[in-house]
Amino acid sequence: MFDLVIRNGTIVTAADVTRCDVGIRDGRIVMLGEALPKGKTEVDATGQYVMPGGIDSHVHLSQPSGDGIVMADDFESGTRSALFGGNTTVLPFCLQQKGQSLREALTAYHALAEGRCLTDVSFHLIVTDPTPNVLGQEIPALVEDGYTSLKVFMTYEGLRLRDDQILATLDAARTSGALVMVHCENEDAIRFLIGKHEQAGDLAPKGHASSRPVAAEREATHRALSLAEIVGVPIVIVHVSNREAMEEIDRARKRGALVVGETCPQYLMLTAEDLDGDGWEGAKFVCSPPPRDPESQAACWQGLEQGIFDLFSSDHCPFKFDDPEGKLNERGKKSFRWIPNGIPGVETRLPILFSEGVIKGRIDLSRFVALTSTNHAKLYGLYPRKGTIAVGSDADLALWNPALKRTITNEDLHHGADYTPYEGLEVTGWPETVILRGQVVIDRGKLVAAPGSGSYLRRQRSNLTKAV
Ligand code: DUC
Ligand code: ZN
Ligand code: ZN
Repeated sequence: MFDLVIRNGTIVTAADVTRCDVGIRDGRIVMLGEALPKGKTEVDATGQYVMPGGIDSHVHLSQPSGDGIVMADDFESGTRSALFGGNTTVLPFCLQQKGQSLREALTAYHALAEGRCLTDVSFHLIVTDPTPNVLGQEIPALVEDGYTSLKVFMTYEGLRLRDDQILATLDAARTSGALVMVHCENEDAIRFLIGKHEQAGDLAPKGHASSRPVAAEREATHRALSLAEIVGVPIVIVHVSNREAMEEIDRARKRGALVVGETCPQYLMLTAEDLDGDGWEGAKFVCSPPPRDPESQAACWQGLEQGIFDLFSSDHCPFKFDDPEGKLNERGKKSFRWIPNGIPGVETRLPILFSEGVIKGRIDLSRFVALTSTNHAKLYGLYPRKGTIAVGSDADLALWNPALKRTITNEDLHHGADYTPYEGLEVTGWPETVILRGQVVIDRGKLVAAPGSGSYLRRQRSNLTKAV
């Protein structure tokens, strides 16, 4: 009757913590109950938490990142790393190059993913060139085809949209039911401050943090929220790093706006001081928005505990450190301005939140599952197929040993970067066995799946855009 039965585990969902067996057939959960009949294969989960596989809805893989710079992960290494960290689905970004149609961007990106993935994947679209054709024709057609989320940038010359372009993109999203994610930092303010740093010869990595202050993030967050209110559309504020941006989200919600907030491990675990390491070591921590200070870390924890944040994502955006195509490229060795922005984290996201959040008593098990899996599935149109343990859902599961102590070290990780920003961090709890659509893909720490075992997921509209 069952291809696989998982016995004796503690089942954790965003709603409940219960003891029962999980019966799986044809890749899906078909029964939850006590003393299920024998399956063709059995997994004993005594002492383990059985959780929905992690969904990381914010990762960058094989993304073009500027002249001579190469991202450290492709779809194979990035999804392998994700799997070892307890994830069964990741949502990377497909970047539209200026002059390119969204369809062309997707064709190229699908070709990079085809046959290489070890988790299931689905793409968000980054809109950099919102032409009338993109807005009027492509976005509506692509939403129908299951590409139901877009990201826009307010920073980076070459990527940023002007306010009129953001308004037009939000409006296209409103009429088609796409969900828009926004990177909120004020580009003009940042360029002004970079200029000041350059005049002063202040070019070391720590200048990255001081040229992207909280006020630049707060202002852009306020503006993005206002533009969304004007159009009358929900939005996602991604990678929020500090209290002031959180307060903007809170205020917008109190005015009745539909807003989702996301934060990431770097805003809990790192500070701007990390960018001020010996020599150019600080380049390892250059990401945007930059890590802030201990007060901001505490604020982000509060946001996870109290609900300003519904999403905890990695923003995995890996570059090698000691490499001419990475952080220490020819120009990056001389000025923070040319250090590629982003840090690896897809494999450590879940263990860090479990250890620092659940084990230390800041959040409970169900909140952990909501923040790392269920909310991502609901928001990005994958629920209830993904993100929960229920009859009819895909059998995407992570079996956690909550007592396993590990010290995070790059040697043990599977990403393509040559460092982890969390080197030496001690964590308690790790997902030892991972199951993707009913197949054991990590068996007690050993990879037993091949590239290509992950599938591309066409998505429904978000629960949020359906609500308006
Ligand atoms: N924004 C991201 O979302 N990821 C990495 C770099 C950036 O600016
Ligand atoms: Zn961003
Ligand atoms: Zn990102």
